[in-house]
Order: sequence, then C-alpha cells, then structure tokens
Amino acid sequence: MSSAILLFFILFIEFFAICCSVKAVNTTFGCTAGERKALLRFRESFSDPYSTLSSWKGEDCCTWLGIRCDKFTGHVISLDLGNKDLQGKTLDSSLLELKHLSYLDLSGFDFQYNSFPAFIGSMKQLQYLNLSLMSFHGVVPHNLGNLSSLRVLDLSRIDDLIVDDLAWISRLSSLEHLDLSYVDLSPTKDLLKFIGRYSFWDHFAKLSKLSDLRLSSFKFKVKLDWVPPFQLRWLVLESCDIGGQFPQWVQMQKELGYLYMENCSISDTLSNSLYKYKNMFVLFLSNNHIQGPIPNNISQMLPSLLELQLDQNSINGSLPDSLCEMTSLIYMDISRNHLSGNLPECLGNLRDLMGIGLSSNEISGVIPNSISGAYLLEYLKLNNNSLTGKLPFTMKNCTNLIVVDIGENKFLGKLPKWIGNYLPDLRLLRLRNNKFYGQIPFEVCQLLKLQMLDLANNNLTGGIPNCFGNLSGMVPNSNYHYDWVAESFTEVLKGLELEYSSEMSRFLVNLDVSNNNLVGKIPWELTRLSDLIGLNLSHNHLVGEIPELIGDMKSVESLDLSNNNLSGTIPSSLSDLSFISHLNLSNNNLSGKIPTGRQLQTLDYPSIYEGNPRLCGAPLPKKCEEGSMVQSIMDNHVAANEGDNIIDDKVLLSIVIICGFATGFWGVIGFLVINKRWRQAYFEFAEERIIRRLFGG
Ligand SMILES: *[C@@H]1O[C@H](CO)[C@@H](O)[C@H](O)[C@H]1NC(C)=O
Ligand SMILES: *[C@@H]1O[C@H](CO)[C@@H](O)[C@H](O)[C@H]1NC(C)=O
Ligand SMILES: *[C@@H]1O[C@H](CO)[C@@H](O)[C@H](O)[C@H]1NC(C)=O
Ligand SMILES: *[C@@H]1O[C@H](CO)[C@@H](O)[C@H](O)[C@H]1NC(C)=O
Ligand SMILES: *[C@@H]1O[C@H](CO)[C@@H](O)[C@H](O)[C@H]1NC(C)=O
Ligand SMILES: *[C@@H]1O[C@H](CO)[C@@H](O)[C@H](O)[C@H]1NC(C)=O
Ligand SMILES: *[C@@H]1O[C@H](CO)[C@@H](O)[C@H](O)[C@H]1NC(C)=O
Ligand SMILES: *[C@@H]1O[C@H](CO)[C@@H](O)[C@H](O)[C@H]1NC(C)=O
Ligand SMILES: *[C@@H]1O[C@H](CO)[C@@H](O)[C@H](O)[C@H]1NC(C)=O
Ligand SMILES: *[C@@H]1O[C@H](CO)[C@@H](O)[C@H](O)[C@H]1NC(C)=O
Ligand SMILES: *[C@@H]1O[C@H](CO)[C@@H](O)[C@H](O)[C@H]1NC(C)=O
Ligand SMILES: CC(=O)N[C@H]1CO[C@H](CO)[C@@H](O)[C@@H]1O
Repeated sequence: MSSAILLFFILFIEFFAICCSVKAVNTTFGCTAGERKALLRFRESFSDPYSTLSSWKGEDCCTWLGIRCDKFTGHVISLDLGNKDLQGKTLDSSLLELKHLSYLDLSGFDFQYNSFPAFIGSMKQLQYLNLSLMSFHGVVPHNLGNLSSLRVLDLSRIDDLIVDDLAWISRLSSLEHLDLSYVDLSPTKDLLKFIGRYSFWDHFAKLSKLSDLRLSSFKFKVKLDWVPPFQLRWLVLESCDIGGQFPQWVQMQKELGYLYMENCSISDTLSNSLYKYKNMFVLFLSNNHIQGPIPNNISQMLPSLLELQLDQNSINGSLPDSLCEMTSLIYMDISRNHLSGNLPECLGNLRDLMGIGLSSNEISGVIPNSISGAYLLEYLKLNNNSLTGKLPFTMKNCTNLIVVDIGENKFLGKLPKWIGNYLPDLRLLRLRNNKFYGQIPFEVCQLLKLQMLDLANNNLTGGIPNCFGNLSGMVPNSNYHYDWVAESFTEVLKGLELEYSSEMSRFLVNLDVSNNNLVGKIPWELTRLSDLIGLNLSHNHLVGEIPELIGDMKSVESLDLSNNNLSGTIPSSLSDLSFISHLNLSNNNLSGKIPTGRQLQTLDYPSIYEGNPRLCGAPLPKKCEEGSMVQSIMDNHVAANEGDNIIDDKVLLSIVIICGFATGFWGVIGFLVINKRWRQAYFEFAEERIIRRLFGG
C-alpha cells in the first residue's frame, strides 16, 4: 500500500519536473556569463584543425557542440569533446570555473605528449571522466584520488602513461567503472613498484560499488582468500599473468555478465574455473592454457551465454551434447585446442548460432545433417581437423553463410552444385587440402560476392570454368569489401603460408586452384578479375597460352602458373602488373624472349622461368638468338654495372612494397603490427552486435 503511494508520489514529481523543465528551457537564457568566458578561454588553449567546434560562438553556450547545461540553473554540467581530433599543448585550467561540471570527456585529445594536467584532480564534482586515447606522458597525478564523486574513470589506451602507484584509487569510493586497459601496470620500471606488487589489489578493498573493471598487462596476484568488496558485472583482464589457477575472487563474481580474460596464463580446467553464472552473456578466455574437457553441464553453468570464446587453449575431449542446450549461443569459437571426437549430432538445435569456429583441433566424423537447423549461420570454420564425408546437402538451408572454411580435412565427393544455388552471400570458400574430385561446377560462378576461392590440393578434374570471369566479387567494386566482418584464416600467397587477420582477410581477393588435375586452357575471362591479389593455377595440366591480357589483372601481387604445360610466348602485358612481387612460370613449355620492363625488372630470379627449355633472355643465362652481338654487348654492360643495379632494385622494391601496402599488400610486418588493433576493433563490433541483439535495435 505504502509503496503504491510512493510510486504515485514519484510519478507526480516526475510529471511536475517534466512540465517545469519544458518551461525552464524557454525561460532561462542559457549559460551563465562566467562559464561562457571560461569556456572561451579554454577553447583558446587548443587548436581545432577540423573546425568541429565551429558552433562555439554566440551568447548561449548551452547550445554549443558538446555542452549540456542544467535545465533549471543554466550551469554547464557536461562537456563532451571526445573524439573531436583536438590538439593542444596544455589544457587551460579555466575548466575549474565550471563548478557544476560532472561529466568530462576529453578522449582522443592529442596532447602532444605533455604531462597530465594536474588541475583535473581539483574538479571535485566530476562523476564521469574519460581521458582515454589521449596522448600525454608522465605519471598519473595522485590527486585524482580527491575526485570522491567519480563513478566512471577511463584512462585506457594512453600511451606512455605511468601508473606508479594505485593508492589514490582506493579513495574513489563511488567508482563503478574503472578502465585502465593498455596502460602499463607491470611493475618493471623500478624496484619499489616491484615490492609493491602484492598490495595491488588492496587498493580495491574499498571500491564496493565497482561493477565494471578493465585492466591489462599486469602481474599482480592476490591471496587466494581475497574477498573483493564488489560484485562486478563486467570484467576485462588482458595479458595479465595471474598465475595458473583461475582466480577465486573472479569466481565469486556471481553477477558477471561479461568476462574477458585473454592471455592471462590460466592453466586450470573449465570445471574448476566456472561456477554458475546465471547472467553471463560473454565468456572470453582465449589464449590461455586451459586444460581438460568442456564440462558436461556447461549449459547449466552458463545458461544465458551468447558468446563463447575459448580459442588457443589446451582443451581436450569431445564436444559435449549439452553444448546444444545453450540455445542462446550466437557465437562459439574453440579453435586451436585438442578437441577430438565427433561434432554433436544435435548441433542444429542452436538455432541462433551465427558463427562456429573449431579450426585446428582433432575432430573427426562428418558434419551432421542437423546443421540445417542452425540456419542463421554466417561463419563456419572447421579447417584443419580430420572431418570426412560429403558436405551435407542439408547445409543449403544455411543461406546466410558468408564464410565456409573446411580446408585441411578429409572431405570427399564432388563439389556440390547447391553451393552456388543456395549460398548467395558466400565471400570465402576454402576447401583446400581435401579429397574433392570431379569437375568444378558452373554453379560456383553464381557466387557473385565470392572473393576468396581456394580449391587447392584436391583431385579436381576438367577445365577451369570460363564463367569464373563473372565472379564479380573479384573485380573492383568500391566499398564492396567493407560491408562484412571477416574472420582470420590462413592462406598461401607469394609462396608463404600466412595467417590473415580478420580485418585484413576481408580485403584479400584470391583464387587458388593449384595442385589438382585440371586440364584445358586458362580462360581469358580470368583476366577480368582485376581485383585479384593472388592467382595460383600451378601444379595442374593446363595447356595453351598465357592469356594475352594478363596485364589487365592490375592488382595481382602473386601469380603462380608453374608446373603446367603452358606454351607460346610470355605476353608482354605481364610487365603491366605493377604490384607483382611474386611470380612463378617455371616448369612449363613456354618459349621466346622473356619480357622486360617495369616491375618485372625487380623479379630477376632465374627460378621464375626455369624448366622452360625454349625460353631465353635475362634473367635466364640462355641468350636469345636474334641480334646476339648486340645482346651480348648489352649483357656485358649490365654485368659491369651490376652493383648499381642491385641498389636500384632494392630501392625500387621497397617503393613498390610501400605503395602496395597502402593499396592492400599484406606483408608479414603489416600483419603482425596491425593484427592486434584490428582484432580489438572486431571485438568491439561483435560486442555491439550482441548488445544490439540483447536490447533490440
Ligand atoms: C571513453 O571514450 C572512448 C573514446 O571516445 C570510448 O570508446 C569509451 O567507451 C569511453 N569510456 C566510457 C567509460 O564511456
Ligand atoms: C588532494 O590530493 C592531494 C594529493 O593526493 C592532497 O595532498 C590534497 O590535500 C588533496 N586536496 C584536497 C582539497 O583534498
Ligand atoms: C601475453 O601476455 C604477456 C605478458 O603476460 C605478454 O608479454 C605477451 O605479449 C602477451 N601476448 C599477446 C599475444 O598479447
Ligand atoms: C557441474 O558439475 C559439477 C560436477 O561435475 C558440479 O560440481 C557442479 O556443481 C555442476 N554445476 C552446475 C551449475 O550444475
Ligand atoms: C585430456 O588431457 C589430460 C591431461 O591434460 C589427460 O589426463 C586426459 O586423459 C585427456 N583426455 C582426453 C580425452 O584426451
Ligand atoms: C593444424 O593443427 C595443428 C594441431 O592440430 C597445428 O599444429 C597446425 O599448426 C595447424 N595448421 C594450420 C595451418 O593452422
Ligand atoms: C531451414 O530454415 C528455415 C528458415 O529459413 C527454418 O525454419 C527451418 O526449420 C530449417 N530447416 C531445418 C530442417 O532445420
Ligand atoms: C584422383 O582421381 C583419379 C581419378 O579421377 C584417381 O585415379 C586418383 O587415384 C585420385 N587421386 C587421389 C590422390 O585421390
Ligand atoms: C557471365 O555473365 C554474363 C552477363 O553478365 C552472361 O551473359 C554470361 O553468359 C555469363 N557467362 C557465363 C559463362 O556464365
Ligand atoms: C601455389 O600453390 C602451390 C601448390 O599448392 C604452392 O606450393 C605454391 O607456393 C603456391 N604459389 C604461391 C605463389 O603461393
Ligand atoms: C605438353 O603439351 C604438348 C602439346 O602442346 C604435348 O606434346 C606434351 O606431351 C605435353 N607434355 C606433358 C608433360 O603433358
Ligand atoms: C521545449 C520548448 O518548448 N522549446 C521551445 C523554446 O522556444 C523555441 C523558440 O524560441 C522553440 O523552438 C522551442 O521548441
């Protein structure tokens, strides 16, 4: 009864507030003069190269971009300058005059590596402070601990920020959200910090309201019996060496919805790690040393799970049937473990599943027919296992498939025609290293979005279909590659087997039918595929000439036609391939003079052309017949200047690599450096997708 009255009372107040606020908006004249001046002074302390703050003029500062005022008093309560590409050397302390400011977002502000503005620690009324992605260096001022009203503190991703001691954090007793990820917390810099390592978590002893904690790269362990004062709903720990056992204090966080512990050297079993987490929707434990099987009762432990990420661990045993009871699962990745046994027959019960990753395990048996039940599936990654049998016909119900990677298995049978008829969204079809035989069906050409087709190392016969020229996913089409989220996968290009990160792989356009028993000519239509980066037709029985228009494949970086029975001369248009960095025409029946010029100049290894007895000219030792006198004089000249040439070539090569990089060259270096960041980007995307799904929108 009394609660009903209370509710009524609250509703009344709410109603009253709404009426008044409408009125108030139109009766106040916006911000106070003092605060307006303070803002203008603050504005002068930094530059705004993209004029994002062009609205910062006029009397009413409450209407300026990024500013919110209190409806009743007109005081500035919120300043949001996050991600506005602003730059400055110092932040003007005039912000201190905004006495009512409770929300301050300066994320991404380019501070040109000056020191952290200490005055921020005096803005006592702040409840939200976001300085992530800012660039300054030095030590976090300890007076941040004076911000006793602070509920959200985000200092993540600040290069060169030193957190020398976290004692100040213990005073932030209102803190609900703390993000220090990608801030170096590892106690390596001096001995003092090293001694302090075991007290790290003591600083969290009073943060009883904390519900979202994100940290990375640290080694601080806690006593086994530590009882944290908080109940987290969100926990992100990355690259934390917390030592073997799954931390007991994390087990106590029964309200956890989101648990991310990547690369934290956990070597426990899952059954020792997880209790019942009724709210958990994301479990991300990739890149640890987790052992033992997936618990039989995993569906009872994690009844609400949407995303399960356990890749790169040492999980063994087979996939339990109870996995199929996790009917809310959207994404599951248990790649790179030691799973064995069969895929559960009941897999199709996971009707919401959009992605399965089980690559690089030891799973055997067949893909169950029931897979048709998982008809929302977009990503199917089963590569590098021991799966066998035919691709089940029922898979044609999974019409949303974007990625099918079942390479490195023992699948057999003919390439199914239904792939072309029923999977119109397919971007990546990777069937390499299996036992598929028979002809390549024309239906494959109906996969108009296909940009990665890898049929290498099978036993395919017949010709290369002319209609491959119609694979419009392999011709330039602006923005086409941007509208999907790829998955990382391994591909052989330029003779190297590399893993392409998810962000890189969506730009990879590759056609590989090498090492089969294909016969006939190379269809000239292939030269229409001018977005192809890799083309590998090697190790087949192809005859006839290299298409005259080969030079139209402008994007090709890696071209391998070796080990066939190609004849005729090498088309001179080959020298139009300005990005080519790997070429192999060896072991064919080619004849005549090797074309020269431009990019071909840098590819001067005789091995490119060897095994073609009737080819002549540089870089082969065999000279061409006509004008042999002139030729030999020229050759001598080249020999005399060899030293210079080597330098020129190197310079040229690096220029080509740099140019190539900007337009889509995936070198080892690019991959290694960029991969992690992009992985993060994908992760954020996935997160967003899940949140959208959870909350509708
Ligand atoms: C802080 O700002 C960054 C970049 O604008 C944003 O991604 C992040 O979500 C913000 N943090 C919080 C806690 O709101
Ligand atoms: C703020 O913090 C500093 C250092 O942590 C401390 O010396 C100072 O007394 C505090 N100021 C106020 C007003 O609480
Ligand atoms: C994993 O964490 C260790 C520190 O514990 C770090 O040195 C290493 O670079 C991390 N690896 C990855 C892939 O993030
Ligand atoms: C899962 O099974 C283990 C024993 O195998 C048991 O200790 C645990 O309580 C079970 N968890 C749930 C949530 O049922
Ligand atoms: C899983 O690995 C553990 C050792 O880590 C071993 O004792 C157990 O027999 C393995 N189980 C299976 C099914 O291979
Ligand atoms: C395939 O899996 C094995 C382990 O099962 C691993 O050693 C190997 O690197 C994987 N190969 C590829 C290409 O991922
Ligand atoms: C095939 O997909 C449809 C939705 O497109 C779904 O309703 C149906 O149950 C699926 N068929 C099977 C056999 O699971
Ligand atoms: C490939 O297929 C041919 C017949 O088409 C067969 O004779 C041969 O044994 C097969 N090779 C392999 C490795 O399966
Ligand atoms: C390729 O597409 C064109 C129309 O775009 C069509 O006329 C032609 O028949 C197709 N070629 C093959 C071999 O399917
Ligand atoms: C082409 O494929 C063959 C056999 O599959 C492989 O050995 C070779 O390295 C590949 N060529 C390139 C340039 O990647
Ligand atoms: C290559 O093709 C020629 C005809 O163009 C034929 O005489 C020869 O036997 C073929 N060589 C091989 C190894 O298939
Ligand atoms: C909330 C409200 O009524 N706002 C009005 C205030 O006055 C301006 C014009 O001066 C209107 O455009 C707003 O709709």
